Amino acid sequence: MRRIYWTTFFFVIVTGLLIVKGVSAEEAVKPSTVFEVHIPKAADKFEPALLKIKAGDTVKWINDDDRKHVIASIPGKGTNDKELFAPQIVPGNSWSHTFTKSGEYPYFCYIHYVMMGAVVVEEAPGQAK
Ligand SMILES: [Cu+2]
Repeated sequence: MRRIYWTTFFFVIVTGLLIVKGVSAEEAVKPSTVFEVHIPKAADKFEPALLKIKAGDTVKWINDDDRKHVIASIPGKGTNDKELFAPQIVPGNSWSHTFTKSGEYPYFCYIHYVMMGAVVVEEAPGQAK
């Protein structure tokens, strides 16, 4: 009876360790960081307006204002002017985008076009050119 108990206990511990190891190995292959850009209340700006990230990272725009805002690439500017096009972000909501290619991505809010920002995406370490 005692022997079965210990065998089961040992099996559970080993299985648990393997699961934990598997999860961390997966994270090491795909490192992705989420960066937040806030839209402060009645300020007509993005914070930070200029953000530097690595390819594979995600930017999350958070609307702290009480008006709707839209994130869109500036036509004719940057690496890809079709990269960003968010639906209207209502107050309290957010919108996220993952950048897979290095480059410069200027954007604006096309409802309040004085609001401008840019994301500079650098190549991730070990990424093929
Ligand atoms: Cu706006």
